[in-house]
Amino acid sequence: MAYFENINKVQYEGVKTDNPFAFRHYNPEEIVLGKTMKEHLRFGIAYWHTMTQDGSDPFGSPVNIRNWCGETPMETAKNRVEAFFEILEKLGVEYFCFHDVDVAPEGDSLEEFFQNIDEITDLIKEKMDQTGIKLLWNTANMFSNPRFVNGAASSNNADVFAHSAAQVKKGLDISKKLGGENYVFWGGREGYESLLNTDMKLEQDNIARLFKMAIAYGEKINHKPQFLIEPKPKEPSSHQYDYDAATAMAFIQKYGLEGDFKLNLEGNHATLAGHTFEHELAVARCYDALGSIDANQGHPLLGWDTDEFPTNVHDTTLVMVELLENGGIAPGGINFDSKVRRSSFAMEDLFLAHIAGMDTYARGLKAAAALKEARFFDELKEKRYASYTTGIGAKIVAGEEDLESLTTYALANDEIKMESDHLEFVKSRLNDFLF
Ligand code: XUL
Ligand code: CO
Repeated sequence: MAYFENINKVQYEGVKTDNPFAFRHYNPEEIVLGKTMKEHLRFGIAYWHTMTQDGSDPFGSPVNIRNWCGETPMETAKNRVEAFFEILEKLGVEYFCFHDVDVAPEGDSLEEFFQNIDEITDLIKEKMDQTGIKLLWNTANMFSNPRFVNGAASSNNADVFAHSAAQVKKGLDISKKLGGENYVFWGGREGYESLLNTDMKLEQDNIARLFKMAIAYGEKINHKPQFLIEPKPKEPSSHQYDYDAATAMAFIQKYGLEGDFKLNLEGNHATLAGHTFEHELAVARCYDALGSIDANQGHPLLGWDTDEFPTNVHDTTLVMVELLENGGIAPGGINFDSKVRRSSFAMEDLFLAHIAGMDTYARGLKAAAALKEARFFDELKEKRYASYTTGIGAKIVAGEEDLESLTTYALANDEIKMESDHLEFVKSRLNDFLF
């Protein structure tokens, strides 16, 4: 059965088309810098926003019109798999991501939950085999159920730790069954509400303990997805331990997880942390830890995680600059951790929103490629840091100087000449590549 009867496979038609169900910029097979757009972008769709989000907010009840609700939770879950693969196929998206609770009802016990997951993921596997669509990453939702009120691995209650470990084990079994390329840990409530009653060291040690158990189990079952930590500063916790990329890297290094863990970075999480998305990507690149991205954007006037579909070409260009500098994002991808606005409640909005996001990233890719071909940032930076390529700068970089030798140099070179960055001119030149 088709859930989107009136929507055909979305094709690239170019900017002149007036067909809303067509790509105007994303042309999957078009070659950009020696690779197809599809290979560069590795788009993924998030099950939670696309299949389970109902449009409710703290002030209003569900509004989304969806035609896959069945008589029982399991029937709905099965219908969702059908509808989800229809969306993926019609959009030509080759990857997807999900939490355990997105795909299967929790039932009355952990045992029942696991049975439901097995049944639904069998169905998902059939669909994957039929279509060639792949699992970018899965994860365990260890924040929604009331048992996670004080976190999962960081909970004060060891039974909650054990329950979390069981969910992660199941998540890795499913990852193996579906050939998952990455496995994500987003610590929704791995943080604290109040320091007054929190043993921060024990909580962080325990999170690392769970991560090490995950690495060990992956080795045992001979399935090694790239493990990813997804930083976010707050919400739902008032303070989350994986605050931002730099904090997550300190954690990864402190516990010796560098060989197994990289980062999954999200646009709106970056802005909540007081950073730009490209800042977070650049930090990750400095550590060789840019694993995957959750593509979305926040609202400039709202201080919470609005998870909007990315429609800002300036932003996606700077993201794609980082991804190109990284040599690509594989085995990660660009997962639309994005949800339609409450007022976009129609079924077809799921298509229109993804088309908007994919087109915006395609434009970002094309602009970033043009910037790279023009050596725009290379020339800028070569010129700006030229003082480190010759003379005293080259010697500093080579480790040939010390405080005494530099004092002698500074005393003899007291009149320092600084040059203007002409930053407004640079920004205006950047705009030439965008439109
Ligand atoms: C929450 C968020 C999550 C993670 C996966 O803000 O981004 O959906 O991506 O748990
Ligand atoms: Co996310």
